[in-house]
Amino acid sequence: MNAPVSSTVSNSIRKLNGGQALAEMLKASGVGPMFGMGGFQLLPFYEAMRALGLRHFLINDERCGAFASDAYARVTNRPGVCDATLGPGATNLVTALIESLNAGMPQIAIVGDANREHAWKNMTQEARQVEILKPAVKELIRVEATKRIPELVRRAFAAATSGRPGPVVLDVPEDVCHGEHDFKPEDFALDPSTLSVPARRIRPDRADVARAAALIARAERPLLLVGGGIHLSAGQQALLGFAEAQSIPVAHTMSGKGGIACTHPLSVGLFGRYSRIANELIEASDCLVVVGCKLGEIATKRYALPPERIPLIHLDILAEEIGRCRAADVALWGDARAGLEDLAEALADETKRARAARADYIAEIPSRMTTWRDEAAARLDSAERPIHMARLCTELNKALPADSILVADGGFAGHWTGLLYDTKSPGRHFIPDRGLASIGYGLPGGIGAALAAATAPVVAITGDGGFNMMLGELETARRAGVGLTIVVVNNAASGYVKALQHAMFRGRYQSSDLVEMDYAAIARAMGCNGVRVEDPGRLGEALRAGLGERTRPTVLDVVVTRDPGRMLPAVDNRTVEIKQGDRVA
Ligand SMILES: Cc1ncc(C[n+]2csc(CCOP(=O)(O)OP(=O)(O)O)c2C)c(N)n1
Ligand SMILES: [Mg+2]
Repeated sequence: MNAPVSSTVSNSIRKLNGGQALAEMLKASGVGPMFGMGGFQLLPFYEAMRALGLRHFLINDERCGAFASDAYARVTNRPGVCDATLGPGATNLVTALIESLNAGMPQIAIVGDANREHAWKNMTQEARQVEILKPAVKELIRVEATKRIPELVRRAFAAATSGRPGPVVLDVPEDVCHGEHDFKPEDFALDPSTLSVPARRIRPDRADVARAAALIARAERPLLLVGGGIHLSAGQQALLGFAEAQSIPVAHTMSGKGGIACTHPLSVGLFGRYSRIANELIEASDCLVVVGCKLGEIATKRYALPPERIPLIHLDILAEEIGRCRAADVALWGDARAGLEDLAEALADETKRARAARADYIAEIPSRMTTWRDEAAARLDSAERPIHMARLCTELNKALPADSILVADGGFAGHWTGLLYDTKSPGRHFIPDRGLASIGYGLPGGIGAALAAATAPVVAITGDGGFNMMLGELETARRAGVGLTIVVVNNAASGYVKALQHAMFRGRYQSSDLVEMDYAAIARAMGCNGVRVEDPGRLGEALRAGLGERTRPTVLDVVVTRDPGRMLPAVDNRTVEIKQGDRVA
């Protein structure tokens, strides 16, 4: 231990307060940048972070801190760490923690709580925060003794990274954080296997693997349906190897984008609510292999996919997700990478035969994609003003290099890029907040991703509504000196709501318009770079200018269609017949 020894009992024993013990543990874990907003309860932790030289960023809303640490976790596969103070700080975390919970993202939130000497006497800011936060996280750990901090931080890492990862709250009462204890050096031990995901890999049952392999071997048109679990298990290479060896195309959810590169000839793009050719291939398939995917509402087009008649193999780390929305013919309970490796091994002798038998099948993919692209060309290459969303996606595809990361917010920003953005190399190069699909993730998620990615350029795309929610974090981005490019999809509307009101209520709009704003001017007034783009021909140079900024944020205010009949991706919903109770998208 490097810190000064203050104990008189033994040279190796140090008297530390709870905040110091927390910071020591986090330092030992190799923690990355942290995000939060202080308060009295956690001040010893703040002082200890300062003394130990840990990186910590003040954010302007605790929700943003947890969004930023969630994005940090997505880029690094290590738990993000955020903090909040008693009461309002704690309650502000809820939305972002549920994002991590639903998406299976590891993070640790350190939350100050009331001094136990005075709790329940109307202390300022006091709330029943343990009860409020509990259902928002995988595990809530109430820390009742200063001396137990190292042990419970160890537990927090283990819970955050094991099995299906998730967020953990360490609820630390003021007196525990300020209280002192004589710690021994060995108290601060950590299990290295719990510091990143996947913490430990479990393999599916051998007999189940054999049954799955037999189903796949018989199939003429097998198809892989891949979700975000592929990234959590770092299984991209195993997926590519398996898909190529067996000639099986790969469709992905929004979170699973990048399981294999979207530009790979076996990639058939997004499936579910929005699709290029993937949904047609699902319909025509005779064996579906679902990997690390919950088959939730969006992936299944509200449970209309996949058809019951098609045999389905479901590989997932969480046993109870298998069969939840659609019965599985073979359940493979295990880590995605381990399961794919086992399937590849079980089918190794089949490789030659499978490739020959499926040659025509996989040759269809690039030609079907070309046909789709030709049909969509008018939108993808549109020169119209205001700018077409498809054209914005085309320009992102052209401007962003293979190692870049695109963070996509919950509104149309995520829907359109989920469908049309192409990652150029395997990995989590596309980060949408599909756990809870909150708007507002884009900017703080972009900050977290930019601080996590050492050199890769990071672009965040967000709606104007989502950006309005988070404007204060532009100050954080500027202070942090991140060269983040923020693309604001400026449609002067809560567009998704407006589009549905257009389709379902024949243009009777209520509370779905925003005031026309110049977000580039706002960005400049906040000391950032700001460019307003109204001409699609200027998108490329504007994006390149943003990518060229390494130490200050750039806001590209992109003026896109204001026609609510043309806002939904790939659908002109004026042509869609909507009945009361239907949901088009
Ligand atoms: C916190 C939150 N509130 C409401 C919603 C429902 N919602 C989904 S998209 C959307 C419109 C958001 O507007 P904007 O960010 O401008 O995106 P646009 O749809 O216009 O692209 C809303 C309100 C949500 N997802 N999250
Ligand atoms: Mg909008």
